[in-house]
Amino acid sequence: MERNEELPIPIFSTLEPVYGHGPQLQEAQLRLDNLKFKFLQVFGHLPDIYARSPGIPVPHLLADVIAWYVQHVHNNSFRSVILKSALAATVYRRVNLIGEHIDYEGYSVLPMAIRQDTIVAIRKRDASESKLLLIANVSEKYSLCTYPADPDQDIDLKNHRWGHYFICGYVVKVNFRYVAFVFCRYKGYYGYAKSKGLDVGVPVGLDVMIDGTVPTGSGLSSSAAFVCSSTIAIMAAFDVNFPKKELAQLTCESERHIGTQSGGMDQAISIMAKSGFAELIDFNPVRATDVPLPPGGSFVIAHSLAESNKAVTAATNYNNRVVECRLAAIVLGIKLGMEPQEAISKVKTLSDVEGLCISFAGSHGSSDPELAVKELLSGETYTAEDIEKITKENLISIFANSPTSLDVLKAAKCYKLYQRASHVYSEAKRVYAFKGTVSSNLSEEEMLKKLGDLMNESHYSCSILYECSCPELEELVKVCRDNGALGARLTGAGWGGCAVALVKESIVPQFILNLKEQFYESRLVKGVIEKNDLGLYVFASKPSSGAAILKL
Ligand code: NG1
Ligand code: MG
Repeated sequence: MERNEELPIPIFSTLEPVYGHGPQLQEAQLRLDNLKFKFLQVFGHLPDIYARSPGIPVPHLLADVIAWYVQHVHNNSFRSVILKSALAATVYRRVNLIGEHIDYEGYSVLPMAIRQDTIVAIRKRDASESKLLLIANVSEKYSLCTYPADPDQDIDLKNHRWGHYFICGYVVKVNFRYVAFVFCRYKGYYGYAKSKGLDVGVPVGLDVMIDGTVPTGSGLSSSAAFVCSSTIAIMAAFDVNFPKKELAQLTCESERHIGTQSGGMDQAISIMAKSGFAELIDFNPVRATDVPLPPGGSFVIAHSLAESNKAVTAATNYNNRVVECRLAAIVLGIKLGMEPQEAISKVKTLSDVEGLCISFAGSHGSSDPELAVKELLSGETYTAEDIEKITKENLISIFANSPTSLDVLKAAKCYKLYQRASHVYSEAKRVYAFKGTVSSNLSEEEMLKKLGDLMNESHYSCSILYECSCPELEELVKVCRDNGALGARLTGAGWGGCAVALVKESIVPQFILNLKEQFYESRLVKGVIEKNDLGLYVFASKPSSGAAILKL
């Protein structure tokens, strides 16, 4: 049987294969009707095709919005509007069950897609029509964006005149990112199609309309869902379809244009998810293996209400960890016998040096990189000079080709190599332990307990060794455990955002009520969120399906 990731994106002519039967189908039908109607209204034609991808958050967009807001707006009533929409927009995400901050180190992760998705409707313009990319949003809050249909042209922010009113500024930022995303994908499509020897011809214009299931008032879609569905829509409009693994790779590279040195988890799960399964995602090359979850357990996703401004803080948070891991890997490589120059040129990730750890055998006899870390790296922090003594080359020249890494070096005072590497190697093991547990013949009770323990260990490692938690996430994880969660952990990049808890199916409603009372209630009082919106911040989710093309 052909593997899921070798197949092209499925094309459906009805909604049932994606949305099943129940109320979800009706909801999807209404959304599609509305999308079609708006498309016709704005563009005067019906779309050719629709593409959808499950939803993931948009830290980049939010970070921009918030950064802009902080700089420009001091009016309190706007403040609550913006904070509310910003927070609401990150509620919907793919949820990573285990395997945090290891995708960019080449290790497998175990996420599942959730129900909320983004749909992109698209129509290729005729050659006689003007060569424009027109990008609209179902939500009237987002005005139409126009861009020349020239894949070689750079995005020029200055030529956009968007008005002066604050909300316009807000929309600009958001829509500009939308445009940038679509534009990158459009470019990506041309580059990719050319590399495949396809005749891409002269670029034509596109009419595009976006609909994301995000709370009204935010209008934001999510980054990977948006990137994936627009790439797929563009390809489908040009009547081509590539294997999922290639799309996952392409969309991951495209998203890196935005400035975080992301691994490929979000795009891979967005494209490869299968209803009813979590997926074990391997990288280089991207592969997905279905992981059935025990029916007696449910995953509850809860927002900590702390916002992580990933784009703004990349140099000290996300990209900083990517750089620390690379340095840890190079130093380990050298300590394990590589010549410094060789290590610098060949070692990109911690997984690259795992094979050198053969002399460090664990209890099962196989090589154990965690032992090598204990033995060879210092638990004290390293200064740049400490590391340069080992690498015999200065850090600036090691990272000369990566501007975002150079930003990290500028911001960093010291580096924690032992802690970061210990997290990565132990977390990579926990992913396999998790997968092994669900396919073991343990009783369901024992299985759920074991999965919960692994999630708790993962959280501890993220919090103590990787230091990507925050006080709100710590409090939320504790509230989850105090209320009967078998395990609870931060999920995604951390420094804010969501936690995921494994809860026995039978107690889910009571568990959610308790969380509302013990974590969210006091925040309602402070006016951060509103009672009616609580369901957007805390909910249970079953694994949903991945990207699809809808030719209705
Ligand atoms: P989120 O939570 O979406 O910011 C990020 C990365 C992932 C992965 C996780 C940490 C992006 C788009 N995604 O996820 O690739 O590294 O952090 O496990 O940057
Ligand atoms: Mg994301």
